Amino acid sequence: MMFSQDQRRQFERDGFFVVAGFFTPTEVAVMQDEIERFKREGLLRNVSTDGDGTTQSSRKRNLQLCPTSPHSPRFRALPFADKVVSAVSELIGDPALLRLDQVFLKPGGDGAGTAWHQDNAYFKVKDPMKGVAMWIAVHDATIANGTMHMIPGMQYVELEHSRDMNSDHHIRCYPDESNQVPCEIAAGGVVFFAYGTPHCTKGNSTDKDRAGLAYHFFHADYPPQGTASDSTPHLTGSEANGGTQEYGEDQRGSWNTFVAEFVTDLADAT
Ligand SMILES: O=C(O)CCC(=O)C(=O)O
Repeated sequence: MMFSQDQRRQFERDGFFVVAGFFTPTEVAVMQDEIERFKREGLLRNVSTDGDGTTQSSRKRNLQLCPTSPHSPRFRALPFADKVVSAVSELIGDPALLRLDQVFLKPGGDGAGTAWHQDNAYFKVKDPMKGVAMWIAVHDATIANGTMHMIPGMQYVELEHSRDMNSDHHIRCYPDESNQVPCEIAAGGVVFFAYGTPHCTKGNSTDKDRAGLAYHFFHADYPPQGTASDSTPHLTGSEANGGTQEYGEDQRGSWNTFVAEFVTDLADAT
């Protein structure tokens, strides 16, 4: 077992738990390097709007790339890393599939948060504990830079969602925020949370960028509504083939290779 009994109990009870240091500092460096490339190449899009749901904001930025996998061999490979596969399998059971991968970057100064929502308002799986998200803190995530906030124990409560008029495509809900929990985590830490758990991020009031890399997984018996089967690789179970069918090559082991190559390149450059 990868997680302690306490962690599994917290997941069942609260709908989320935090794992410090799930990724090593070297893995974090690879992620940060990739995000810097996204910035250089203009791959991140500002989804913040000025209150009308359509006009891109020039005052605040919530930068997103969704999905990342077509643009990033590294982020395509990451969910097939052994520890990720084991974690997901332990939380939702087998067969487990990957639904989505995306990056949210809140730039220093004008970085805007992502409003309260339950992922299941998008995915609509029959049991909100049979879908799990892994949100990776790519930079240290603090209250000041608007880290992930969660509301415990609400994962089975279906909240009403409407369009978030401060975003060009997101939806949002308005939960009772009185017992919200800010998840302050050093880079490389992860929040695992159920599709039903209400969560949000807040604005970044620091002068440094903060990014989160999010993956969404589900159990085969609980498919998200409208999911095309050719875009959801099996991570575990008899049909698991490392995303060969979806991505044209087996991703298993590739994340570790990318990390090793990064270390070698860094050593060569110094
Ligand atoms: O990082 C963020 O701003 C929000 C992430 C999120 O809401 C999610 O992964 O569902």
